[in-house]
Amino acid sequence: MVLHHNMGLRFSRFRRLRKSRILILGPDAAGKTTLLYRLKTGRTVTTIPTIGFNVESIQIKRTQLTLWDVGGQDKLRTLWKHYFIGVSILAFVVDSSDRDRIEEANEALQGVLMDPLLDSCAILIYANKQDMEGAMSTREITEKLGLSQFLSRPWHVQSSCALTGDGVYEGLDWALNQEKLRRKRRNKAMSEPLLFSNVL
Ligand SMILES: Nc1nc2c(ncn2[C@@H]2O[C@H](COP(=O)(O)OP(=O)(O)OP(=O)(O)O)[C@@H](O)[C@H]2O)c(=O)[nH]1
Ligand SMILES: [Mg+2]
Repeated sequence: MVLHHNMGLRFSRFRRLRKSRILILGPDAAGKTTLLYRLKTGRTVTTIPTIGFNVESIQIKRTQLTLWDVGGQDKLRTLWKHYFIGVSILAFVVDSSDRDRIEEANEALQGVLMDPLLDSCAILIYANKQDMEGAMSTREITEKLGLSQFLSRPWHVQSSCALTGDGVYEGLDWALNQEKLRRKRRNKAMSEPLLFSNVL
């Protein structure tokens, strides 16, 4: 009886999932919804412009991810802030082939990153549509989005093609690793009370 009970406890502990909330933003037509359903279904879906949002859940290893994909049209961007609470990963998608709109993407990103609610999240940029001729490289995107100014927060530019799935999981892997590092740092800080109080 007792043995049985213990085993059940251990099993439920083993199965407990971490939770992580990912917000997918970026200008309209960058490929956010295509990317979301590529992650959810492993397939290419036909999308229509998002008015409002899509939300899907996926499990990667022991993490339950909730992904929110919000419409990126100019007039919808004022709604983005309503999705900021509890976000640990910001996935910002840009169309790497659209040189005319990269500055617009930059302004949208800077606006989002000014919000303190996103202060502690990892910033994952998808340099999407890499399959298009003349697509900007990750290096060029890094420059155009002025990412080097973010010295104290983790960011990463991932080249991707949401149509084929290239790079899509690699980006998420980076972000999940960042969360793991953060957990480790937090645990370490908590197990070193002396050092911690010195800092304070
Ligand atoms: N060539 C190419 N086309 C892509 C890629 N990703 C998305 N698309 C296409 O880009 C168009 C817009 O994709 P969506 O996923 O609807 O864009 P969105 O960012 O969700 O746009 P909004 O909902 O308006 O904010 C669609 O025709 C997609 O098929 C890609 O990596 N390469
Ligand atoms: Mg969409």
